[in-house]
Amino acid sequence: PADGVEAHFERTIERDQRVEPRDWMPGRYRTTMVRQIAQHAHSEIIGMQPEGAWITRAPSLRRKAILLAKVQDEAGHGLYLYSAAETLGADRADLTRRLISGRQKYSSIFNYPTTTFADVGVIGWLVDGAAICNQVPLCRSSYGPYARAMVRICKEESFHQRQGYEMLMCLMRGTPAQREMVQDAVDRWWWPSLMMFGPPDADSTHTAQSMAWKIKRHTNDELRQRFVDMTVPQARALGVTLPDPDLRWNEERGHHDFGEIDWSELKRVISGDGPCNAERIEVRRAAHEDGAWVREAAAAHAAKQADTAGR
Ligand code: FAQ
Repeated sequence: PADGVEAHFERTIERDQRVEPRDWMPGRYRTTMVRQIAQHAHSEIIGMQPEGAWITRAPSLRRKAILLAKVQDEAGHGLYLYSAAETLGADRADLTRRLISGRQKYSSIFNYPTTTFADVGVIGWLVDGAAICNQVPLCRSSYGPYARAMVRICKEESFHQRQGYEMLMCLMRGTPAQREMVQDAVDRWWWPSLMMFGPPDADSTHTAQSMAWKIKRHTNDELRQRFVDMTVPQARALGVTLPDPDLRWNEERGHHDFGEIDWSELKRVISGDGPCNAERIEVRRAAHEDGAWVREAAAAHAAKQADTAGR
């Protein structure tokens, strides 16, 4: 009976157990999970572009090998996440069509350009740092396949974060021009990194329901604060300045206060009008179209195998 499965779902959430693909779940839970997982998967795939642009220009073989491995990991994350979305009945080809046609989102952060090699280090430090901060709690997300995917993804992201930080330490030990290059990259990426956590809680459409379903374990503002608190001492150790005159320790709150985020910028970038939105989608569309023959060949091969097996 319908109320039996509903009660089972409620109990699963209440007891902090996992909802699995074959379990009954409310339609809105399924829609929310597909939305978040698809956006996350698209972010990983689009996120390959800003750093990928530096693979052929890396300053040494060692840096090239590291960057190549990192960008490949991001492809892998995208693939696990599309598979997790498929367990909810989503179709991967359809999700890709929705991304390319602008009907589904991906993270705002990947719409900013990478103008110097220091950007690769700063993406590792700040962008992967923010991603970890947001995703570690998602290892306890209520949807089983998503939570399990997060465990492996977080391990790889923390390695990415360290490689970024290590690169920046090298640059900071270098010439004055190299140190300036790092500071310039930090100045450009700091505020967009804070925007990755989403709109302020008061304007967040989904937080309340996603917290009730234990999809999200913390609000956008809580995670943003955690990220700021975590990053300030790292910036100090590195010897860079975070570009916020209002950033200071608040003894009473036991947290850092920080300046007002330009929410109109986040809105603009989310709605498609960031510095690189059009380019990112165009590159993804071209890759999808150029890869059509591979998908057709794979499907033809699978059909032939099935035919031979049937005979
Ligand atoms: N960009 O009600 P909320 C990575 C949208 S890390 C674009 O607060 P929610 C690793 C939101 O979708 C990046 N859109 O939404 C990497 C919603 O729109 P909708 C990916 C944003 O879901 C590193 C509307 O605004 N990580 O890829 C953004 O409760 C380096 C209202 O917002 C994840 O996706 C934004 N920043 O909270 C790869 C983590 N913020 O759908 C390569 C999983 C909000 O109604 C290189 N996702 N929106 O049309 C989440 O934790 C959540 O979905 C949030 C948003 C926290 C992002």
